[in-house]
Amino acid sequence: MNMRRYVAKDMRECLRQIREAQGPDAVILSTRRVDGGVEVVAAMDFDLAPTDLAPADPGPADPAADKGAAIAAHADTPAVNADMQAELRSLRQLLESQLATLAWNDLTRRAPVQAEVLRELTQLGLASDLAAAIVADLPARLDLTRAQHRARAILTHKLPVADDRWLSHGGRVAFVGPTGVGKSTAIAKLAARWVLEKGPQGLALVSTDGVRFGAQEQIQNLGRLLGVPAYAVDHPRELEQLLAKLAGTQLVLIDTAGTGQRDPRLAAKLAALAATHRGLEMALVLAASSQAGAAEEVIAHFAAVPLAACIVTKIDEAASLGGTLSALIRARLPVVWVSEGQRIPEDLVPARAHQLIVRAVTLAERSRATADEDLLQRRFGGFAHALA
Ligand SMILES: Nc1nc2c(ncn2[C@@H]2O[C@H](COP(=O)(O)OP(=O)(O)OP(=O)(O)O)[C@@H](O)[C@H]2O)c(=O)[nH]1
Ligand SMILES: [Mg+2]
Repeated sequence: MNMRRYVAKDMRECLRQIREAQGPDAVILSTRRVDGGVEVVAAMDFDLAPTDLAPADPGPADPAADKGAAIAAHADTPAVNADMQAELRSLRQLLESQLATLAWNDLTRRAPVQAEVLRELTQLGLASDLAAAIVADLPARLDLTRAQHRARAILTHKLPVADDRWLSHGGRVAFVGPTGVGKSTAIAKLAARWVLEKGPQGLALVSTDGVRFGAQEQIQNLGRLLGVPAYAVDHPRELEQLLAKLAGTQLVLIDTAGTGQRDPRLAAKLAALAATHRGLEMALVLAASSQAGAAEEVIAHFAAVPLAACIVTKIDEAASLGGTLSALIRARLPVVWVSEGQRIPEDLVPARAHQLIVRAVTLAERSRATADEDLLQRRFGGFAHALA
């Protein structure tokens, strides 16, 4: 790097000298006031390494005048600006992570019970804002065991669940969700339960999945097996006509094609359908076995669809429940049924908030989920001040 020092009576004169000597691409590394004017250190072939930021001649100076940072002598130096921005970003990250570490360490000293509960909630896989909100609601001066129980109780209270209304009161319910989450299986389980409890009267099955090979046969076979009428429609308009025809049928279970998460078309169609047909409920089927963050993404995908309820499936395959539960709490989407296996109809149980929380805790214990210090510092450093 070609670095030089310039002294002139004022900054304008200094910049003129720099431009003359080193051209418009010279970069100013430092400025400071000196006897009789200003001193500027400028460089060419500038490569922004941290050591390059030190002034060339660290003699006595007015610290207020020393800008310390590199300023481009010419505004037309995007590469250098980008370098500087990257450097500033990484300095900022470093500073933030050090502050988070300090804040977290401070919390563990001043409020060890709260910090321990945050650790436990993180091990369940809960979203950090939810975990922090729960800990913020804990009464002061609880011992650890009481605080843990109270935190689970708050979480239980936050989880929206609803009693079944489909088997008890009937309805028109379309089951929507990503591919392979267990929509058709859930319908088979509900239909089998209906038939076992009340016989085949009052129930009809509908498949709207004209897309996939075999999907309509699946619902026809189920209908045949249970002695229940089964229909297939290809178009939303046909569904409206069919629902009008089935006005006297107590419960109509409607299977839909699995939506590719990034394909907005089916979700838009479902939203239009729900808007035109009053009394048609949309139930989201959500697999608990999906990776962390997936539930959030699925719910966002169906944002335009007025979801009335949710069935959580594949609990038996889930490694952690915190992500799914956090997403349901955030969306205030009530869980009605929980599917915990492939057997029809046994593996479908009514949703109970406390059972889901106990399950989440057991899963975390069984999988020996850990939340290391680094993660806790990063997640809760920012919340620590508010909590202690
Ligand atoms: N382990 C487990 N498997 C399940 C559960 N629910 C459904 N399955 C299985 O998951 C697979 C897919 O189920 P489907 O009911 O066909 O899923 P779907 O949502 O209708 O799938 P598409 O129609 O292709 O979108 C099948 O092998 C089911 O037996 C569950 O709760 N636990
Ligand atoms: Mg299906």
